[in-house]
Amino acid sequence: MIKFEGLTRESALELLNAPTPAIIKDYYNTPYPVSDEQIEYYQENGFIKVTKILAGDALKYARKVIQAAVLLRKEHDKRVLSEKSQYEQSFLQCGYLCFDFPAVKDVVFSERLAGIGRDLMKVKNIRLWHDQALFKEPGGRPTDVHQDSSYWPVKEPEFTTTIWMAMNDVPVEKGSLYFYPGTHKPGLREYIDIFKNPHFPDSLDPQNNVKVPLLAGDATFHSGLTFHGAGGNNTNEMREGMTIIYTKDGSHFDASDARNATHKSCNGLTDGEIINTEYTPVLA
Ligand SMILES: O=C(O)CCC(=O)C(=O)O
Repeated sequence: MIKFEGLTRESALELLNAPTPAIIKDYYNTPYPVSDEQIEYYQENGFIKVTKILAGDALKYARKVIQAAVLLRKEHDKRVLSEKSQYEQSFLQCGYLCFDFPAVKDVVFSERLAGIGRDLMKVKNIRLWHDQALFKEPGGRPTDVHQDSSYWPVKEPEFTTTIWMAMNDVPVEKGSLYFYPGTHKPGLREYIDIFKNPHFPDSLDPQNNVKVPLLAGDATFHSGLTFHGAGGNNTNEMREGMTIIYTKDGSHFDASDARNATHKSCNGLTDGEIINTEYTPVLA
C-alpha cells in the first residue's frame, strides 16, 4: 500500500475537494513564454526539456494534490511491487484524475501548461486528450521504449504532445525519461505491446537516445510520435510524474483500429469525426 508523508485518506479528500487558492490558480494560468529556439528544438527533435514550469507554492500545492489523487486511486491495492504485472511494475498509472478530483482539474486545465504545448506544436488551439499520473515505485522496472500515438485513436498523431512534469526531483537513477531525437519525423512506425509483451523497436539504435533528468517543477514535452522510454527507479523514493496529453483542436477520431478506441476521450465519437467531447475541452 502506498503512503505519502502527511497525507491520510481524510486529508486527501479534503484537499481534493477544496477550492484551489486564487493565487495558485492565477499561477497555473499565467503564460509561460516559449522562445523561437525552443519551438525549433521541439520541431526538430520531437521533444524538449522546459525548466521551472511550476515553482514555489504552486509546485508544492500541485504536488500534494496529485499525491492525494494517487493515494485515493490506489488505496485498495495492497499488493507489493513483486506481486504486480510487469507493466504495473513500470509505473502506477492513474488516468482521468481531473474528472474525479476538482483540485486536479485546476492543474490539468492549466492554461500555462497547455499554452506551452500549443506553442511548441505551432497550432492555434489545443484540447485535452487525457491526463495521467505516472508514479514509479522504488525498485520499479524500466518503462519500455514506445511511440505513444500507437495507443491513441487520433488521425493526426503529429499534432499530439505530452507534458511529463516532475513533481519531485527525477534524476536518471529514479527513472527519468529518455528520448530518441528526430524519431517523430518518419511517422508512426511500430506498435510496441508495453502492456503484455514488449520488444525493443526494430528501427532504433538502442544507444541513440538523450536522457533527461529533471528537477521538481521541470517538465518535458514529447510528440506522440517520438520513441521514448524511462529507466528503472533505483532509489528508495517514489518517482512522481504527472502527465497531460494534448491534441490539436480540429483533430479527427480514428476508429479504424479497435484496439485503440476504448479511451474515455472517444466518448460517442464515430470514425473521422472531429474530436470534441466533454472529456476533451479546448485548454489553450
Ligand atoms: O513515466 C514513464 O515511465 C513513461 C512515460 C511515458 O511513456 C509517457 O508519458 O508517454
